[in-house]
Amino acid sequence: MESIFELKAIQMFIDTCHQSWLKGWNERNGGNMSYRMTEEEAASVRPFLNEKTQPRPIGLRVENLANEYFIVTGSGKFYKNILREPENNICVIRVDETGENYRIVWGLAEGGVPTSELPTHLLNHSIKKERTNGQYRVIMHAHPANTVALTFLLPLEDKAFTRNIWEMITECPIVFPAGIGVLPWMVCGSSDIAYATGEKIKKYDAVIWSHHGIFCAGPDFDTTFGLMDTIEKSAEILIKVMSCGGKKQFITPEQILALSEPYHVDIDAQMLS
Ligand code: 2HA
Ligand code: ZN
Repeated sequence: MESIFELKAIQMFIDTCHQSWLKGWNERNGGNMSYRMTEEEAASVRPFLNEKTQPRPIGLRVENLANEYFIVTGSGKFYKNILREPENNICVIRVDETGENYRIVWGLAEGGVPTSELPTHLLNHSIKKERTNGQYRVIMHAHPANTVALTFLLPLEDKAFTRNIWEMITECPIVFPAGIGVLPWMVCGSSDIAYATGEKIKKYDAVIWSHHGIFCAGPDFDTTFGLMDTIEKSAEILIKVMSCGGKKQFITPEQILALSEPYHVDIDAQMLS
């Protein structure tokens, strides 16, 4: 390998950020993304890494992520610029052997630090790694407009969001059969929002931060981006329906639950009770 950009995961990371920008989900420095690298990926790029940089505290402890490498967006960096200048806008970090500190080992060439939401990303990676046997690797946070708009209109409850968003596109309950979590407004970048999101992410793959944005987790870039895209599309339909005077008919709970068997998913019936 002659350049770190030959690594598919780096290419996918950059491309996914750019797709998110094109969707309009990342105004200015809005949003952040992280990817937990495989051992093989980390080994293949080791010649390009500087492991001797200064350690910095994460702000919480993520023991099961000790010595893991992550690709992460930079704090205050604009998604608009990632495709053109990836080395100045994203970085690779390594969590140390205690799970309490990290080092920037590549990237942010003109200076900077990882996303302000790093504690939330790492805590939620830690939880998803444990719960999915290491399968989940991607976390995306962004500010899609229709999803945020709904947090001014619907009750800020998991059930209300799940049911309303499921109802807008038949595929929704198949794509996220566990539903969606909702948090009240909170200070972003804090360990409080990290822990609150962590509680919700135990059950869901998507958590809405009221009056702010959405936080999604998944096994790979396409699935995680696809989840955010599906939720935002549904939210857009709901906003259009509400703007046109509201629902005149809807998919019934029985119809939603009828999708479980043919699509081999476990749609949570409690969301519809
Ligand atoms: O990166 O989106 O939540 C800026 C943010 C913080
Ligand atoms: Zn945000």
